[in-house]
Amino acid sequence: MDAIFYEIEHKIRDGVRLTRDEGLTLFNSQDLAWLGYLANIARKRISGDYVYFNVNRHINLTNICTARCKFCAFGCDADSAQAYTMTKEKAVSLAKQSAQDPDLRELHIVSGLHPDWPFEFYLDVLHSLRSALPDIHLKAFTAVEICHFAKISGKSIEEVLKALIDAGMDSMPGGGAEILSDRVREQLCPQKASAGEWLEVARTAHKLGLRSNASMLYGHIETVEERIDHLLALRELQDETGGFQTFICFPFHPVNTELENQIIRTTVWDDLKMMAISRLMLDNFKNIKAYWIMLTLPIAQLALGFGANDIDGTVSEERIMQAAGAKAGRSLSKETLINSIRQAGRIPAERDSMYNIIKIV
Ligand code: V47
Repeated sequence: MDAIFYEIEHKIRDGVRLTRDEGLTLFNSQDLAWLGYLANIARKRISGDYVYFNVNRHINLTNICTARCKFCAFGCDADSAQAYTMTKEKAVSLAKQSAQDPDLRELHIVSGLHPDWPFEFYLDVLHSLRSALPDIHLKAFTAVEICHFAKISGKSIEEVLKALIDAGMDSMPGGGAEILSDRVREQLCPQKASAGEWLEVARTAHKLGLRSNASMLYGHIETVEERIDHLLALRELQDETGGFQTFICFPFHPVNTELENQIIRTTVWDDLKMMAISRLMLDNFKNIKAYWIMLTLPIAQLALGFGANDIDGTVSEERIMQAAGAKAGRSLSKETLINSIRQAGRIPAERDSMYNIIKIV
């Protein structure tokens, strides 16, 4: 083994932070088992042997979107045959239907950037959900949506966030980060929040006491340097605020996107390597999520051996990845998640949205 790999291994064993160059060096290793071994050391030290899951439901209010990112198969124009919108009554009725399951704890609400809906509509939806289901955690709106709300309402990011908190928002999901590089965003998603804006929304949210998640979309036009710089930007902000709850890496699914004919889906090898490197670089993130919808359940289970300690939730009715040809399905039972975690030799821990353990199974 090269001396540099030995050095990295020693640093991980001693809990010493890796540098940018060391992060890049990890990408040069094709010793996947070794990367998994290191990620396991870091994971065990940082988050122990529990694997977290929750019982949640996704609600996507509309797929009509002005951003039209090249990597997205979900967003569409208002006159598209696939376009749909949901009234607040419909959102409440879906949520109530899911809440018939007494274990439901969280609604995950993200949508396209609708050209005509005013900010008040979103506040109204949150208010209605909050009054209908006072005990359910509302994890709502990505940093990209928050920037959109600021633009359409003329309010500052802070004012938008405060209004959403007043309306019932409890935390924010991690989407929209993609790759935090203006070069990449200029090419893939020039119509939405810049890298700096995404980070600024997260910073402001954390300052207001909101927790949020962080994500990365990889396997398209980004370089490995851009992947590492993305992780470093998140690590730096986490040092500053401590407000991120979990990190999720999304492998790009090209089906039905503008990039379909240019880019092929990452391999399982890439996905496990990315999972391990994320765990190793993000030494101040307690949780690294293997999102089974994107990875499929067998790969998400495997990812538990490559640094992940969080497998998301039952989800129910996922639409964004279905549009991009994801094969994992839309929903899983709690029992299936529990069995997958147990088969990997880890301890299933049902959590609430703030990562408090409800029950160790
Ligand atoms: O921001 C969109 C990604 C994200 C594609 O915070 C794609 O707990 C791959 O944010 N191929 C939305 N990825 C999903 C999201 C999320 C999901 C689950 C949990 C959490 C959380 C957040 O999906 C987008 C984008 O990065 N995405 N299209 C695609 N074709």
